[in-house]
Amino acid sequence: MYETIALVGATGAVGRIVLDQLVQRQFPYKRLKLLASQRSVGTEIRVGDETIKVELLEPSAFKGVDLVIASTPDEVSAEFAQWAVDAGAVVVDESAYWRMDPSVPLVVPEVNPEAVKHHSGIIASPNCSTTQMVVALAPLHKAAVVKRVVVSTYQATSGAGIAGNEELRDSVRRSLAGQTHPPKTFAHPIAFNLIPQIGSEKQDGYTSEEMKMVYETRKILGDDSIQVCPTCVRVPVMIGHSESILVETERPLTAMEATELFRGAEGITVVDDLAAKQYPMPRDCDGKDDVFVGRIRHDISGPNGIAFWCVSDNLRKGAATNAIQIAELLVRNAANA
Ligand code: 2RA
Repeated sequence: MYETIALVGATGAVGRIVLDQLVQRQFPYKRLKLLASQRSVGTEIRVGDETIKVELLEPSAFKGVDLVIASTPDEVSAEFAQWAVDAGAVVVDESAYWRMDPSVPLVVPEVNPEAVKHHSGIIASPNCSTTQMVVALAPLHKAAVVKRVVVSTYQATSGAGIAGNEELRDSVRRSLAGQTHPPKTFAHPIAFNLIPQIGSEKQDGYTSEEMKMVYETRKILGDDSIQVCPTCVRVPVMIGHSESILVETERPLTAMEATELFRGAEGITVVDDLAAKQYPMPRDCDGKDDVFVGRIRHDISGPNGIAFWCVSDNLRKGAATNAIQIAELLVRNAANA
């Protein structure tokens, strides 16, 4: 069993939610260690009824640790994950570093829970924009085989961490005061603006964030033939990524069939009544764990297409919740072994 667990990256935007969720979901553990870089060592963090001091992230910190949940930059994960595995721990990692490694399962528990069984010590959790999309695509794929996806994202500033939200607040204040303000976290001022670039230029005019949506979707759905054309956009919203998705399936689906498939799928809440002005919006999804789907309609431009709108809390299902669900899956599988 996983008696001693460690959280790496407890002071970040996602780490804080992981701690809340460990308590709220009554995750079974006996001891919790919080690990971080030198800068945060000694910081005291309240977790449920306990106050825990942050310890230094170093190889010896993993002695006796059974399970690690980590939300760190890629380069940190590249270094510490092997320390944890060498000490005998299983790592659930939210960084991008391990996701496309063939020996590392990339898991969304509602979509490919069986993949978690084939790990060699590290299990990756996908990028937030991919996670909510594959939760929505999975029931359509199972019923009608997804061939092609055209997706535009509207991604919240918290996707860039605590600094992203601070920059949005600052940018709004300074814009309203008529002050120029050179951006730091984003490439351009974010207030009253949209920035059609997330990540660095990667290939053929697509960004790293966009190519994550291509490759991670194929790996999670287990089908390398799925074609994905993404455009990722940063928007001045603090929490909740939104996505406009057009999906083409091998077998045609009506909008009603697609709606029923969404309704029957684990982890999806349908909010879809255009006449009553009911559809998912980031403000309503903030703090919730589900993926919300609405505006479900057939593609009026061609056959075999379904268009829909998808919103999810990027810090929860897009990050912390998915990691905790993977950990819960490990605990269930161990109990059933
Ligand atoms: C973002 N998807 O929104 C990224 C975070 N992993 O910037």
